[in-house]
Amino acid sequence: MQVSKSLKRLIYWELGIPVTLLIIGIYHGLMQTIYRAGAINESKMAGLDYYQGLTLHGVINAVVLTTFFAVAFSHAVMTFYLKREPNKTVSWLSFALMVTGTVMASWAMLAGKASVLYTFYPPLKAHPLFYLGAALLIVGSWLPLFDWARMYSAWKKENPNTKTPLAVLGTLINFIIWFVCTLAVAYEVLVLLLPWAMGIKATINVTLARTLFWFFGHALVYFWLLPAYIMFYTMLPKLAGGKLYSDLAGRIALFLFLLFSVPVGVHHQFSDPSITKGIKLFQGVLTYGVAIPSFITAFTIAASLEYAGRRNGAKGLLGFFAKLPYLDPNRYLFAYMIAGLFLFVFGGVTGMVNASYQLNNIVHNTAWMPGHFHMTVAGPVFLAIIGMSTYLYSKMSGKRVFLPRINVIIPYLWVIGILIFSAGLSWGGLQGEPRRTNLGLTYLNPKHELFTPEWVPTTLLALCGGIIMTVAAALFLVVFFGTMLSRRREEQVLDLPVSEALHNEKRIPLFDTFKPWLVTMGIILVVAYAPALLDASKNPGKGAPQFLPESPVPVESKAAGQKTGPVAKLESKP
Ligand code: HEM
Ligand SMILES: [Cu+2]
Repeated sequence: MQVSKSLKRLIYWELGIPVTLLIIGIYHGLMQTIYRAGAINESKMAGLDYYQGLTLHGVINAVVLTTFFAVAFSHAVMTFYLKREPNKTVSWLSFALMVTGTVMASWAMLAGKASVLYTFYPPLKAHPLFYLGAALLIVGSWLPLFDWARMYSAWKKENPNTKTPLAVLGTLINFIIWFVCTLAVAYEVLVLLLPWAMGIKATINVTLARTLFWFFGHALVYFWLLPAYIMFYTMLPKLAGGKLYSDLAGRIALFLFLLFSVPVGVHHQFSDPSITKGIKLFQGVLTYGVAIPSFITAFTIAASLEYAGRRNGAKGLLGFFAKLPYLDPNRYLFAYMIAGLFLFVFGGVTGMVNASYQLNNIVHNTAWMPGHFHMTVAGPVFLAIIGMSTYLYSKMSGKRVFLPRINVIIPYLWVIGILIFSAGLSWGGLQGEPRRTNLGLTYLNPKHELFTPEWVPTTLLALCGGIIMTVAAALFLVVFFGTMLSRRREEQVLDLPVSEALHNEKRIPLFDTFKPWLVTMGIILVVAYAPALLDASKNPGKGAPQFLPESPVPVESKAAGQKTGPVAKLESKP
């Protein structure tokens, strides 16, 4: 379909800005693997400190890129399926807020005044503009939801008995989850962190801040994931040459996300002493609830791919795997999605380990964690984002993809890189290698008393994977900006692949309405979170020991004359 110039421009900017920032995000990803492998024994390199870079890496890759993309992609989906455009004033205002917020936070990070990592846990303190910037980015991303709701209800009036298109349903659910979960982090930022960062309040309740953060933080991962899920359900079957096995299965999975994606955040706080174990166990069990929509999705997508493979002439039980368009430059989105799904198998399995109340003890705060989430957020999520960014841009601008044959192998190169990288981190994590640590200064510095040779092979493996990932990401940047710089050759259209449903079940009102699901969501939320928040406000804890960036050993134990050698090393290993 044709869309207005204004909408086109909006979407270009919303895709182009985070992809540009990705240059910094990826650069520091590579640097982290280099420091960690002990190849750099300094606290900073080329003007960027390790923790400053790690903050930029997490914030740009996991927050800025994902949020801008979700808004841009959702504008495209809503416009395409509902055949009407979003309100220009609202969309550009939302864009302006998001950009202003990003500029403020980026300034604070680049100036070295906000090296607090993307989770900004107190007592780490950032410049107030970092928190304000984050709040603006979030508020900016809220605005379009209200406008999309208006577009949806206008569509619904015209089509009362038509099933809501699956992609539209997914988009609305995604932004409802986002709206609800970000309320908590907005409260954390505005009521707890900002007054404290500005010196108005002297102290802060660390546990409460963490609890509010994770109310948001776990749902954040579904906000990352749902655009990719929308692509898996509504585009992948078509790209593979088949149909979506069941439309209803998709609907059920999406509504289950509405119920289960927020009230499980305490699984990130299994080690927080102020929260009692009953609530940890309860949210731990609920976490396994999220496995249900994930399995529904896995089986539905696998069945859709099997159908496509058989249509393409496959025989035998698993022959369909050989009949899919893995390397077709014209269907490159298939490559990005299938590669992401493959990584997600490992991301899911390692996630089950993290979610287990008991096993979590072994992997908590070790390198296992980044090993896990680079197979989720830097797996299916990242691949869907970069593939779709190229796709949307090239279709809407009428420009052909630059280097199409390279474009189609990027996702596979990324998979190889991540598998090696995550193998190194996971293996290291199981041996106690900590995350969020400049290992090059201490544990991986042969001259330091904390030197730990067991982590030499694990960090080297991660470094090898990191180099391959960097090459793949650089190729993506070449393809994306190369496309941008090439001449227009085709008609400019907003076009998305649309999968028909193989089983297009008749409309069931329960699965085409929001009210009962929203009410249930509210009830589960209160049951799961009221006790956790109460615990957190009652037990603020006794204050954290001081750490300095140069050492993983707390300052007090040094001051008290304790040994910082083998004893501290043993203590700091799980
Ligand atoms: C060349 C590609 C990449 C490399 C080499 C890389 C490397 C790393 C490493 C080594 C860490 C752990 C650092 C530490 O804990 O001390 C890390 C953390 C992280 N990475 Fe990446 N990464 C890459 C791409 C990505 C992408 C594409 C995303 C998301 C879309 C991402 C998201 C994150 C997040 C959220 C963290 C956690 C930051 C924190 O603990 O505060 N990374 N990365
Ligand atoms: Cu989580």
